[in-house]
Amino acid sequence: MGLAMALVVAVFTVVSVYIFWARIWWFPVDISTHGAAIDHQFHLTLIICGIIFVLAQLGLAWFAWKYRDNGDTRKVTYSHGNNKLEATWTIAAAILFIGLNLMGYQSWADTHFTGAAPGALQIQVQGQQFYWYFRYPGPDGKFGPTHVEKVDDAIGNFYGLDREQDSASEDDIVTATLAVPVNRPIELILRSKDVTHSFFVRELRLKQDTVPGMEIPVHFTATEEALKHNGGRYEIACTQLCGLGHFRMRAFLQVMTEPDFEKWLHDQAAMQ
Ligand SMILES: [Cu+2]
Repeated sequence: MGLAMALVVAVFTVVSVYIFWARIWWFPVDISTHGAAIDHQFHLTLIICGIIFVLAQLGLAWFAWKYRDNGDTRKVTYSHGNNKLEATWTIAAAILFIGLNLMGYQSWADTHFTGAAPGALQIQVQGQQFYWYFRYPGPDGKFGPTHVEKVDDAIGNFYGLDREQDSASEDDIVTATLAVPVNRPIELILRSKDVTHSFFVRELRLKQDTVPGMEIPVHFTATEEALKHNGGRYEIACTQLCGLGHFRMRAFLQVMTEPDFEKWLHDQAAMQ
């Protein structure tokens, strides 16, 4: 039985390592300028945790085999633990986790805490049950104010704009697709109309909750790589369970060349 247990643990370990090593179910392509740093951090964490995992599993297999039932009739003795050992591995684990956090902090802060580059294209992203809507400021570069009482999905006023009274709202462009030009810094301002949602584009390596009552900025720049796959089209998923229709809350990011983007924006403006 001890041998069988040891074998099961060993096989389990080898198969698990193989799945990661052979990159079965691996990351999708990275289309952002900050993605490489995030992937690097992930690899580092994976390698360190992988080594610990293999050592721990092989240790477990070895003990299962070494202390198997071999007919020894001696009475068992019980250990009450070893404080020194416990303190050692607790401190080691703490150093490891805090260290990895400090190392990863910069790549996370780059998109969340440091402001977007000057001249970044600002786009508002609104999560609502169960859609995403995007707002571009139009030629004046200003988002018009929103009015809660004006919000009316039936007439397509998802943001509650008053285009007649507010001059800054007149040229605002609201769309159901998030189109962005390649190689240009983009600042997203995330907001929610109702509950907490989460904006996630795997290929951008970007994920951020949208929280009612808050405007949360994140920024990224899509690289040329984005145009080489899927026609530049990538899924935006909501990753917070936000209600019964959560599963269908998706939209698409469309990365375009600058001229294509200008044309697209112009067409969208004509449809407002
Ligand atoms: Cu949602």
